[in-house]
Amino acid sequence: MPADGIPEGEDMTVHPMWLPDDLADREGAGLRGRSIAITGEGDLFETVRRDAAALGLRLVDVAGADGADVVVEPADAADALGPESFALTRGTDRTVVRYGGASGALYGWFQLLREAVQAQPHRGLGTTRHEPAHELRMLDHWDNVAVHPVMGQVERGYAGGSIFYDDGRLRDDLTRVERYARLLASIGINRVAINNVNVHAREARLLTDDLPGVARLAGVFRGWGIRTHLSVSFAAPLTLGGLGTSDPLDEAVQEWWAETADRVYATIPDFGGFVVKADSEGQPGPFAYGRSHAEGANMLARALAPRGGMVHWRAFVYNHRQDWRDRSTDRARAAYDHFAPLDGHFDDNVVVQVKYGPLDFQAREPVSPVIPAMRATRVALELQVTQEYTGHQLHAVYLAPQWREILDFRPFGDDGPRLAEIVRGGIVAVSNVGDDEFWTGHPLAQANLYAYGRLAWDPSLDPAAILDEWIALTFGMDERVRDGIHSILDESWRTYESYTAPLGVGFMVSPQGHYGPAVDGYEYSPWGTYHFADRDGIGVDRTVATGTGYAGQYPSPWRESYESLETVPDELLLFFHHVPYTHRLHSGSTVVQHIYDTHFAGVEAVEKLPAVWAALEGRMDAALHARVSDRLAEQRRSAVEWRDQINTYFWRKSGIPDERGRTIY
Ligand code: GCW
Repeated sequence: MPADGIPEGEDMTVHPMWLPDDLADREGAGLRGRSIAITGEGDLFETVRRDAAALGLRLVDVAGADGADVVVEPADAADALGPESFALTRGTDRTVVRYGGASGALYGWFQLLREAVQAQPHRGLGTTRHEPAHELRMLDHWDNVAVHPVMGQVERGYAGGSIFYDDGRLRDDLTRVERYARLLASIGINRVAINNVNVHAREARLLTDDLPGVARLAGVFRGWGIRTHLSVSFAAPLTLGGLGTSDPLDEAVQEWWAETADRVYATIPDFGGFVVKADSEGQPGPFAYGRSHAEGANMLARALAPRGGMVHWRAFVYNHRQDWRDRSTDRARAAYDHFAPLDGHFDDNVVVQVKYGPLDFQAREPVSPVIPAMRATRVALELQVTQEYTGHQLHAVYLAPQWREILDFRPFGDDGPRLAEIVRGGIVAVSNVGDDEFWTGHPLAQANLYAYGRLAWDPSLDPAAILDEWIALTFGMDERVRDGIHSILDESWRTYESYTAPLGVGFMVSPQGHYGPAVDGYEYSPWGTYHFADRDGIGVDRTVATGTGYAGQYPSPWRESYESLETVPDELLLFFHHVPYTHRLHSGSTVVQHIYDTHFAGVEAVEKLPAVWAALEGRMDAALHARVSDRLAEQRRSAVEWRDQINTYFWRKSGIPDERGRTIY
């Protein structure tokens, strides 16, 4: 076996992401050859020992711990550290990780690596305590076993096929999954769902016929402290069980789920649970039987409860057969209308999983009002690492600043808690990896996966500091590389927002694929994502006074803030109000002039990126450098296309020219 511990035979061209083999050798890290003493018995401790040895540290006996350079040992009861927590003490000649439980030892090991690699002057002496803010830190994979005729193998995947499945079945060689599990563990992820929430016929059988394969995957993840979950179809008793119904109140249905859960647990003793997309975009659910979503979720939860499993029940429920002429139906209202009345009715092992915004992972949306409305329910925040609406991993868009804004949102105003403090069901995100050589298509999109894990662990981390960590681990301490990547990524989310849909209106993307502009692409479709632009104005009136009433779903002070043109934040103006093109923003600009200005500025910002990147050639892996160069060229092309389509559209609609006289194509 080669030094990195990866069995021979694997395609070694796979990029190591943020855990390259030479980490311990980095200048300043000084870990190779150092002795490490690890106290603890069990699989996760073996994992840490193997990992340390593979990176070139010298395992020494616990008995000789006094002399070890690195000591990993249990904390005292007085330290009151939870099972995943640890304290890291850095002395002049010794580093000590004191853990609350085995996972704490694992996470402590990776924190040690992170700090070592960032080297001086970032590193200080002393003790830091590390405890996850959320117990559930999950990644959902929208992977299909079989290639879906429309959605491909990974739904909304922009990095090739699935790393789990190939050729209609689970892969035989799970070496890459093992690498992935290690990467996820290093950022604190402890749960994965391994199949698409749209559960097609082939994938439904993961729950039954394919259990041995699922158990193999679960075994790989278990070695890194990660529990495996399955997305299941609510109709499974009908489609797989041969019953005449999947009514949650039917006893035979309940028994079928209980027996199915027992079979799963007999194969996978630490199985995490079910993820369910019900009554949503064509997926089956309890509505067919006149039952509520609490009845549906609780029925599944009771099948899993005896073995410690849980149900992640998605709140993404809305009518996708709307008519744009009907101004009273509002997709943004739907999740709250369905779920808020059920607050307090869900069993303890149900997590209601809510997308961060009321629509669908747009570059800009208000934070979903469902989360503050359901304080008696374990609610999870759902983010999207895969860049469905943020440039398909062809555009460089660092999402951590957006996530930080969401996590920092105070739904009850300045004196109330931040969103991060009220999501008792943890954080979930849709993964962005595939079997691409760089895992994420755009190599810089690796930073999003990294940042997601770090923010799920500690939502108070600074996006720029997270990026520093990621850069140091991935590329080393070359300052030019660090500065170059910062100048490409730091403002990238706002830049993307500036050349795409304006002022929070969302959904000007091409239908189905969701890449590139189509201003009216969804305007007359049944999906309920309208902007209502006409010759006089644009935006959706979601006020209580004259619109759909959506603004009233927020607690004070936001309901008042969003309701009024005086106080609504500029960036969300068109999400809440229909206004004339001449409406003046708080910024002083008119709506139409803002559209022109931001679209010109967005392209100007993107045009600077290729030169920044070109200057880094020779300072990193050549293939990675070339891949990013190609994507920056595409981003530039696409940003110009966005600018021109949006600007032309609004010029034609409004008849108002750009006050600076620039060419509108
Ligand atoms: O917006 C939609 C995506 C679908 C996805 C769905 C969901 C998995 O376009 O591809 O389906 O969200 O979140 O369920």
